[in-house]
Amino acid sequence: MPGVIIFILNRVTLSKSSCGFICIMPDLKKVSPIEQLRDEIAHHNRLYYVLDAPEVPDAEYDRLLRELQQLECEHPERITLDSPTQRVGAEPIKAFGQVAHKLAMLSLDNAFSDEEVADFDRRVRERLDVQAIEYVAEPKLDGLAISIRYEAGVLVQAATRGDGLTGEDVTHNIRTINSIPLRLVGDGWPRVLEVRGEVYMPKASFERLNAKAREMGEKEFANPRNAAAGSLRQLDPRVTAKRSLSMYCYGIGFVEGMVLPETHSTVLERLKQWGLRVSPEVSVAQGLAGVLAYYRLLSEKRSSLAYEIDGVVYKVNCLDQREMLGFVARAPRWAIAHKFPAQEEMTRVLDIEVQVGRTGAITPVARLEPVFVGGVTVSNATLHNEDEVRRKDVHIGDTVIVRRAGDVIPEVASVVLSRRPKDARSFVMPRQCPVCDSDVIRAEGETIARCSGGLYCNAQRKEAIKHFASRKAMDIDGLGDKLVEQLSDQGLIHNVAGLFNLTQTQVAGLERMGEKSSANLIVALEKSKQTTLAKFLYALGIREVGETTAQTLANYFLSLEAIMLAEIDALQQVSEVGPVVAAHVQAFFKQPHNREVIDKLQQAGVSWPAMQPIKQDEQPLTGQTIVLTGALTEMTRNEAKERLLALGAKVAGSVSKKTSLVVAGADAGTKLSKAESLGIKVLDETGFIAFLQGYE
Ligand code: 5U1
Repeated sequence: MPGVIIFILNRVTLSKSSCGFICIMPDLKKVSPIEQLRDEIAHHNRLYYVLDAPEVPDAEYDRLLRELQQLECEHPERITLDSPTQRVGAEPIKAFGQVAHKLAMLSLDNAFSDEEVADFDRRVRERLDVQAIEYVAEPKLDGLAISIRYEAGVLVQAATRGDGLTGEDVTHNIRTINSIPLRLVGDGWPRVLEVRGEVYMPKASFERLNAKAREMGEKEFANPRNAAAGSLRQLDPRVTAKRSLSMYCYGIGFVEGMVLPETHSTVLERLKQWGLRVSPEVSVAQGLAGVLAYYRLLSEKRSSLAYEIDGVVYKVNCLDQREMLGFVARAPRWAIAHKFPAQEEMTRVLDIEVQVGRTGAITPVARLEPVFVGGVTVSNATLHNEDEVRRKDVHIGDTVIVRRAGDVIPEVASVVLSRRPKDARSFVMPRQCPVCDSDVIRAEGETIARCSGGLYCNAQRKEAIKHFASRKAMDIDGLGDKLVEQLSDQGLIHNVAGLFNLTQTQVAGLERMGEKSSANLIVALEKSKQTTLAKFLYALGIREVGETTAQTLANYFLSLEAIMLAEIDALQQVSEVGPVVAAHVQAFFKQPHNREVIDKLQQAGVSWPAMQPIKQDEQPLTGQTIVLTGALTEMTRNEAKERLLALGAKVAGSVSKKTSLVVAGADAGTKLSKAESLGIKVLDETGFIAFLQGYE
């Protein structure tokens, strides 16, 4: 409220009046518009960045900030250290200063197996002479350890860990991180408080940053940790301010003017009350069994978290017990990091070969010296395409860093150039398909080179058959990749129609196939003939026609004949079908070979129930507005969106009173809290999948 001065009656003091008499008068603490605005902005900042629960729209927040900037511009003498305007825009510094940590920043001992954790637990129990220990289990973020000093509740200094005793002064950059309060809230904080935690870059921000670097032809960061470190070690805070960093606090260092609580879990609770971010994954765990159960839980959750973690940390909860345990060198005896299997390892590229996919796409694949990474032995890693090989500068003979995150296909993250041998060879994209010898063509403007052999190419044929048989397509139970390879290599089938001419005797003669399994396959083939138009369309493997597009095409045209005859314009009438998809659909059905195979399939008995017209306003989710938020694990956000659109729903980007449903994946933030505050129905991923299944 500009122009209004609020007086708060604080306490009484003696003061000299203008007439020279000493008089008793109340100490009127003036809260000026500037201070009031600062408080208001800090409040909204906390709601947005710390609690993920904003109560005003972004536009209102921006308006308040501009108003404050204006006032401070008019009265520069009133700018304070903790003003929200001081987060961004400060001048670059010349060099990093040094900060001596008042209390050393410790590191952690590591455990790489359950046995090593059991040894740790035994050592702790024996030293304390107790039967069981209560621990606090926390995610171990893959970021940068930071210590932040608050004096009288105001952020005055922030430093990196450095060597544990002396770090670098990064106060100017830490100030730009919105989730770190410039002033503590609530009450009861000590005169001096050093908060310790990890500054990290969320996975999504990291992907965005690297995508931008690629666009600009700049060097990419190898992982979110390096990106966070690089962003924080900037002399110019304006660079850091653009980097979307965040922080979770995991403890305290030096404190003055406070009696510590009895447990670490209470310390973390206090930090939260003072406006600091603490991971919601933190949990109290009882004994060895409790911490190992936590480890399993977080291992499963890991890929759906919005940030990278490389393990979990177990800490003795009771602070007195910690005191008794003490330290060895720089690591406490009361804590240990239980690391996940390494997701990055070094190995050598033995060769670069190419693979031919279903659509003829030629993918270079690095054949590697086998290496154990992310819990499995990896001997191949995709190099995606020719440009990627050049960009990453991968040579045959190179030492490379291989990364395997979650269930994702292993990839070559980077090359260790210093270890490149003299005889390293560069990769050359073959001009002829290694399988069928047809020309390899890379169309102008495309990143993918393709074999031009089409279904003449044995590799493409095999992949097409595998796709046809897959679960979301014709769902032919028991027809796995190995079997398709054998059937194809032995000349028993030449295309998907051939599957339905197979006899049990033919199948029984194949490797690892007996009487029973061959009989089962024949039954499964027979069963698969009853399908739906959408599944059949998807099974054909037309380029760019995924499950959802197949469903929307089927809903719109209702019959295969209509789709086969449709012109480009008509195809584009279907929602989500653009000129590229339309052209692929038309080209597919124009091919005489494809029409022949479709004929044979229908003659073999492949059929589906006739479809009834669905009017736009009769689709199951017509009129519903659905918001997707957080990370989904079973499908991408785009797939989820496509499926909802195919059912007639509108998919919106923000939650409002008009929202019918919010689908909240892992780490959903503000949209979820807003939905809850508006009383809108929320489904987690499991609920959402069940919801979709209800419309299948
Ligand atoms: N979550 C968490 N990460 N982390 C890292 N807690 C934690 N504690 C640490 C470190 C280095 O050190 C304290 C045990 C001193």
